[in-house]
Amino acid sequence: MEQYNPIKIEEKWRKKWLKENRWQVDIKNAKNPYFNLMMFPYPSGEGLHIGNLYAFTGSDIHGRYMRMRGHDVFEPIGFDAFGIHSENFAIKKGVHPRELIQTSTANFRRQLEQAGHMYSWNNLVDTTDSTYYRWTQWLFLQLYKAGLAYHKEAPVLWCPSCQTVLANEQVLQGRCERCDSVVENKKLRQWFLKITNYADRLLDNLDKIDWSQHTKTTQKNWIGKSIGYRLQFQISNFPRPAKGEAPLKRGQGKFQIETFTTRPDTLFGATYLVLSPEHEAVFELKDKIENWEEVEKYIKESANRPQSEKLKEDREKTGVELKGIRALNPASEEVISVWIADYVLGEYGTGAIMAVPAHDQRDFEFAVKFNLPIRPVVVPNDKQRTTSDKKIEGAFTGEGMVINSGEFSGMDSEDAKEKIGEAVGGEAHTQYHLRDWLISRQRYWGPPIPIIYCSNKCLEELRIENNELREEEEGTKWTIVNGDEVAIHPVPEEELPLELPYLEDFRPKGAGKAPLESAKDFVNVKCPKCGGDAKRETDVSDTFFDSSWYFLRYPSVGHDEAPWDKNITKKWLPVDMYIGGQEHAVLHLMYARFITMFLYDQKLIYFEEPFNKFRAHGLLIKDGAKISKSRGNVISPDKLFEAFGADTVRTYLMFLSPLEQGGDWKDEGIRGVHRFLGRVWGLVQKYEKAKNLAPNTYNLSPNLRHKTIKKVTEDIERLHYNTGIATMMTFVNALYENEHSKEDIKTLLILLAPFAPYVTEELWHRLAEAEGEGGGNWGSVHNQKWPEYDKKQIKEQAVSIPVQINGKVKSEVSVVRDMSEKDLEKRALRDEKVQKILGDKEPKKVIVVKNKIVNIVL
Ligand code: ANZ
Repeated sequence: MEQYNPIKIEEKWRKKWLKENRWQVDIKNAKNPYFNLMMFPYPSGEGLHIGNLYAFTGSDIHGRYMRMRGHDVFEPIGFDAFGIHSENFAIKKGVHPRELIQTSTANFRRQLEQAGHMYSWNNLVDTTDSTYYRWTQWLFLQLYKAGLAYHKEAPVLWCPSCQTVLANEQVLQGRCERCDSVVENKKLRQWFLKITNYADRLLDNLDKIDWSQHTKTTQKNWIGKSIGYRLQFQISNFPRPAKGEAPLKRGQGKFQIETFTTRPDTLFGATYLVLSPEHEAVFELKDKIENWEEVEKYIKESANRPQSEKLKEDREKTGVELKGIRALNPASEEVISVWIADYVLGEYGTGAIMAVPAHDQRDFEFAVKFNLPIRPVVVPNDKQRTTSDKKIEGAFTGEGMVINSGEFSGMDSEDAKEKIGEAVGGEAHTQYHLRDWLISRQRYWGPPIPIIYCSNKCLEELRIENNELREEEEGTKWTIVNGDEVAIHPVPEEELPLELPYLEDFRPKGAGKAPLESAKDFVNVKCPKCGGDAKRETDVSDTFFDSSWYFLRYPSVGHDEAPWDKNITKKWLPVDMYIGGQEHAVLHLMYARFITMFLYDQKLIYFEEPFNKFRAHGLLIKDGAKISKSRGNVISPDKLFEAFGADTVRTYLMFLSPLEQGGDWKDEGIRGVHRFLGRVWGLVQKYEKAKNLAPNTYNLSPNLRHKTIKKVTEDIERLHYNTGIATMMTFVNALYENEHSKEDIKTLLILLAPFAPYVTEELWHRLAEAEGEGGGNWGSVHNQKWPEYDKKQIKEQAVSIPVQINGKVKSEVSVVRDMSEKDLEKRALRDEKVQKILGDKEPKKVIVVKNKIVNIVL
């Protein structure tokens, strides 16, 4: 018997499929479009990562299944080839990224072809190709024109090892998501996109999309909407309103500290104030601070403390009192102390808090350490839990009844929020955690940001009296570059693409300087408006900006007069199914939603959510540990393809666990799956020999086939491929052990086709030939309709029938479904319990309802 030789058969089909471009969807004429998207890879020099392969295979099986269900499935692939990842690898290898990208994308392509995925190769997207990034630059200009791109100085996060700024989303627990270095805080002028304008929509729309719950929750938390009040605290070193006078409104007092709180109901319990160490007021109050030396020392220390440490919940609280400074609690009129401490963050809210140690855990720990007053002002409604005579061990952070709060005492704390907030002249305010998206990078390998700075006539035109520039135009009409004021101009759209010049020395320059600064021919231009000498922006945009719209380009590849063709886009988008990594929850997935909403508002597309359905796949690990080079447990797809063939690798990856859960790779495991495919091979071999398949009437109970169809179908739909494969394994065992029909074998091959596309195609053809009159031609297994199961066939065969005697249930018998009335009667009368009651009496009458009940009348 011929052995299963995956290498030979896979090569045969792969060549044929590539030659025919077998999986290319007909973009124009497709009748039943289905856009099956997977997150495109960045082509690292090391080649395809097994984790990519895991995700892509999960997505490909879904695509193949939908295709067999009658959809025209569009499954595109591309390369996210711009960005620091590729650039860093080029630096390491001492090759120019341009050259490196060519070899690494070629290698990726070879590996992807081998994996047997169903790609529409005509629609390949490469973000470094100027036919693509021309439109990335165009997108930036649309954002700029809409007032959503601006250039401003802001506290930013700087990665000392990547030598560039990062977006907030690229920093995980104070570390660079790419290289894991501890990031630093800097104040720099950068290009930002106003994603915060979309915060509410990004949040509200989450209810309308079918996404993994986990991903939605991550986005929700990241947007971090907090509804609260801004409350003013008067510094009592300055004149303050006399008793009984109206409270101060924002900006009215001589010197005020503004705080943000979500719990204005606890204001009477605010026993001190805390400012973040970098808060401006600290410097403004310097003359009045008696312990300035100590304060300054703390400010310096905390500036050097990495954010990762400040954010640690369990870290011991530190801080310094601003001696000589006092503040007034606007509700209780009590004079309270003022502190600086780095558990209060400069970037969040107003950078200052009212501390309520009785009801906030961080404040509680701080108060205990520095012996500050703790005053409970809310008690739980549940009386038993009143803390009056218990020692307080921590803050009570819940809602309840307000106490110790003057006229507000006795109120429900929820109601008191607004009442107290308004009474002290506070301002209702909604705070978001989401920040504007920082997209400029001081690196080489990306699309140049298409902006020109002019310090000539254009700048003069912007000036008003006293040679001043309008404050509200800062960042959009003018900005400061290298200390000089300059006017901002977009590069005219017809000049796009603004090509990235070839730079011999492309290495990062550090200290906020971009490599492109050294490309004089690139930098020096004539101002598009006044014709004077001007300079180009030298930062490039971040790789996440490239990928924020790539799904829009895929179906329109080749349409070079626009970023996307209107009709094609209408037909194919939004994406029907997107599978990708949870690690992109607040990066790519958030950015892509923002950009899509923006384009919708610009009436450039007709939908505001890009991905109707998204499923996050889990992580692939090996023997319980993360797969990484430093652990030396890297898995090479090439070696596996060589040893087992792609079908086995695909099926094994999916056999590990449900896709959304991630899997634990074990080298031994793959052999088992390889044997399974070998058994399928062997099963069909029999028929090649016999020439004729068993006739259809031969029956392994058709029940098993229908059950298998049902289970595999349902498992594929919920991405539980593992149990689907296990079901097929059981089916194969049964086929070996029992005589079976041709239908059984055909069904098996069809069900297995999305998992193991090569071997099923080979067997399908061989079977057709063995079977067919005159050669037989069943076409391709991949063009078969997905089998339907017969509901009647899968009904459980056994039913339990209650047996009544004189109207009371006395027993129950388990019988085959549809047993005849006569047989059912016999079975009931034979029952042990019934026999006991009957003794030697003869029943007067027996009433039988098929499949339902037996009633014996005595
Ligand atoms: C008083 C208070 C009393 C607070 C209480 C909480 C409970 P979220 O929900 O995350 O928005 N806060 C405000 N600005 C801060 C900053 N820059 N750094 C650290 N903490 C800050 O949290 C809002 C709450 O976090 C605010 O409400 C404030 O503490 C604190 F029983 O004010 B609260």
